[in-house]
Amino acid sequence: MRGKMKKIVLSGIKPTGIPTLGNYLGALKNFVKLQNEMKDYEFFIFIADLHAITVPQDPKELKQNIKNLAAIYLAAGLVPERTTLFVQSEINEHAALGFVMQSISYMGELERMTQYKDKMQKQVQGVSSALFTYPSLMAADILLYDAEYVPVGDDQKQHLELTRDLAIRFNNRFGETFVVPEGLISEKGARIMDLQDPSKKMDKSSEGERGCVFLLDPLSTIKKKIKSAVTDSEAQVRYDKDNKPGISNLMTIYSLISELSYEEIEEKYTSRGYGDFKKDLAELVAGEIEVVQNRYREIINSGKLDALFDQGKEKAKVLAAKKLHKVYKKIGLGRY
Ligand code: ATP
Ligand code: LTN
Repeated sequence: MRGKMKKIVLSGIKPTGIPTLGNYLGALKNFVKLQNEMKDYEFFIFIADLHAITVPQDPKELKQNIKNLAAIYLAAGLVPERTTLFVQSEINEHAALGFVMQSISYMGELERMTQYKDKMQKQVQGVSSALFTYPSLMAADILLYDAEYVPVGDDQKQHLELTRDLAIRFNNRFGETFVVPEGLISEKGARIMDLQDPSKKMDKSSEGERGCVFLLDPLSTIKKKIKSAVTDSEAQVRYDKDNKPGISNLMTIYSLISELSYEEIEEKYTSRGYGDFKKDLAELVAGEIEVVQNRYREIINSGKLDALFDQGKEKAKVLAAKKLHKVYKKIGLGRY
């Protein structure tokens, strides 16, 4: 279908702030792992700045967050030889196909989206219509590139289901056009919880700063946040997500970084309390993030980002333009 091009794995992250440990363990670390394992696939990772403006953003901060995020992606281990990195708003086809996707999305299905319902409640300055149609744009992001796999955290499952429905709906109405994508959601780490309130997801744009580890926090702050994480009164390091959500969340973080299983961690800490466990975890997390921060500093100061974005834009544009042209033609838009 696409000549000699390899099959595509694609994902995006919003530049809505400094990425968190949740983004890192649920998305970034996973992208890097997949990039290194799935040799038959080409990776497209983009910065979803259009999605970011569905809630108000400060223009200066947004611009800085786009650069920071790209540098963090690379610092986490994405390599330009394997991964095309680009900025969503630089490819106009996203917004154009997003509109087409809106035209085949139903109000009822958008109203059911839990991310919309959550974010709507947090919005004090009014809810934008773009927040509502956000999933149609996300479908466009994915379908433009015929992505086969989309690695994301657990919170994006519902959006991916909708993307699949829209692809199938379009193909049925207008003839085979889109690849129906599949989500890649890792079993462990797809939902890292807030350290102060383990009933809610660690979120970069929520106010709960103390419960959220940001990748560019000073290492001393990171350690402090981990050590003051909420646990329970049993004082036994045991994985039990329902009854011991705090310690279970910390064990997930421990397991993802150390590559030890829950059983191995339990064994290691059988006769030791939460204090010891948290101290070790604080060192583990800080050690992992320190490496990312050091590389981040090199990259952000290297002046190489612009050239990478230009390369990414050029490559993404070719595929996106071709696909949009095909879509317009099928629908009967314009004079194509
Ligand atoms: P916002 O708070 O602005 O909505 P976000 O962090 O939820 O931002 P993105 O930055 O777009 O949203 O998320 C990027 C990726 O990180 C997505 O794949 C998302 O599923 C994943 N992700 C976000 N939060 C977590 C978390 N707490 N645990 C695991 N994965 C997460
Ligand atoms: N909606 C996602 C970010 C996102 C995305 C995408 C992820 C926008 N477009 C396309 C994968 C594929 C989020 O809120 N985390």
